[in-house]
Amino acid sequence: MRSFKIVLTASLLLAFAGTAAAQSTCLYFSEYIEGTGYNKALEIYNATETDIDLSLVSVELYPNGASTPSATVSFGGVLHNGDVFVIGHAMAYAAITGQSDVLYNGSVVNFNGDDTVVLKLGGSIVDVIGQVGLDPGTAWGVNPCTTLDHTLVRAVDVCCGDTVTSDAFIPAASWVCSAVDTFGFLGLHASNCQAVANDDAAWGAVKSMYR
Ligand SMILES: [Ca+2]
Ligand SMILES: [Ca+2]
Ligand SMILES: [Ca+2]
Repeated sequence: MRSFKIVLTASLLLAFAGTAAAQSTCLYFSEYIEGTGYNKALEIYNATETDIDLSLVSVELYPNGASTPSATVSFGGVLHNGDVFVIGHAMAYAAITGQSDVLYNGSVVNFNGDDTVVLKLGGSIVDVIGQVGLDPGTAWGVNPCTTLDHTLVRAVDVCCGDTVTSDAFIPAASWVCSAVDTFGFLGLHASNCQAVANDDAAWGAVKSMYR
């Protein structure tokens, strides 16, 4: 979320809105890293087309089939439209900690494959990784796309999260899995969902005009 603030003219905004693909008004998890050691992270993507007060956002961890969370966190500041907010483990590699907006030594990033993470906005569930109340054994999914020893990036055509916490979770259905300790996708997200393009990626050229 460490973004460079710019002011766009109305005509420029309209030009970009005109290139819109699908449209989204959602906040959802865009990345999940469960790597070696403490290499764990969550990335939240703001595709709501408006800036979000992070005090309205919370994340909960439901470990090992639990029906109640073992940890709940909320945040401060503003997450701009198209930007991501990264929650990293404090003992992770620098590739994670350097991209993180907040670090925890455990808490909601204390998952190891068989746990469930829930994202809420204004107290309402807007996304879930896993299934609340069920222990999958070692991980959700089947190799090569599971929540253990993989990096999961939300598919570009996913425009909203999974708001049903009680049904089966199949990572390959809406995530793209990469090998253990893949860190290169952390800190930005590309999607086809926003009328306004991704703040960090697609807007790079526009930003450069103002530098
Ligand atoms: Ca666990
Ligand atoms: Ca679900
Ligand atoms: Ca990402």
